[in-house]
Amino acid sequence: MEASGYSKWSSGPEEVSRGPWGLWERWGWRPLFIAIALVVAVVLWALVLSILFSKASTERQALLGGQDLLRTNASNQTAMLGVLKKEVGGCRNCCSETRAQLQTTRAELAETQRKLLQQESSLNELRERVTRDLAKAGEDRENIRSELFRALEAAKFGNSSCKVCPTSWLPFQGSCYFFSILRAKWEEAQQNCADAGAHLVIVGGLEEQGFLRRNSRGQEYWLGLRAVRLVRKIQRYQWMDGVQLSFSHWSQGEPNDARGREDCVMMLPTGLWNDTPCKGEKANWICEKRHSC
Ligand code: MMA
Ligand code: CA
Repeated sequence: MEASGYSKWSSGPEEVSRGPWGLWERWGWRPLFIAIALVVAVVLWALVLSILFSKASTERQALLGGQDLLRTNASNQTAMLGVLKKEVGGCRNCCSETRAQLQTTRAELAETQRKLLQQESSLNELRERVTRDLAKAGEDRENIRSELFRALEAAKFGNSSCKVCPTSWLPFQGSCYFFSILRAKWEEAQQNCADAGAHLVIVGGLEEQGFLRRNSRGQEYWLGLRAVRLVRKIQRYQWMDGVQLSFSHWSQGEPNDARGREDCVMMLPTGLWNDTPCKGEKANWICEKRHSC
């Protein structure tokens, strides 16, 4: 038989040469193309891989940088935390010092308050005692005056017979009062009272003041009250018996010592008091004396 073969792609039988050139002739350029394609593919893969690799290494570098930054930040923050802790510790110390100081101050204040309360209570006691003593002294004074007038009356009339108040004198709380019809200057009024064994009225309080006002019949009356003046300046006001003023019933704006010469005091028709010149105008007057029994 003749050497003959059939090509896979050929439709009919084809003659194939023998030897090395025969294979070449059979396959043609196909293996070369395949090799070249392989080489190109490998080169492309290498290229892609190198690009990917370089990208990955860049990212790794960036990550490493970020890690470094984080580490630095973390160490900075740790340092700051340390400083803060120290500060908080210091603050705690200073707070406890301040608290201790505050406690000391509070204790001192409590002590001072206790002492003040003690002093206040002793002062209150003292005030009460003084008030009691003053009231007692006032009572004694009234009794002495009453005794004095009784002795005077008894000496005058040569006996100790007892009349409550003379005719046209009004009794009130242990005293007799005379409301004058006439008018006179202060000195003259006082002399009139003295002539009757009395003195210009001494107003001891609001009740007596009310009694006087109720009987004043719209007139102005001299009271037994005068200014005590030292080198033109009024020092105080003093009743006929030498006692200083405690109760007063001044009119609005009084005593004003108008023109620097108002040494005597009168009760106005309103019942309120005004200082006025002793030798200026004339006024009615009220005498007072204690009951003679
Ligand atoms: C005014 C007033 C009184 C003063 C009298 C003197 C009328 O009242 O100034 O304070 O005592 O004048 O007349
Ligand atoms: Ca006056």
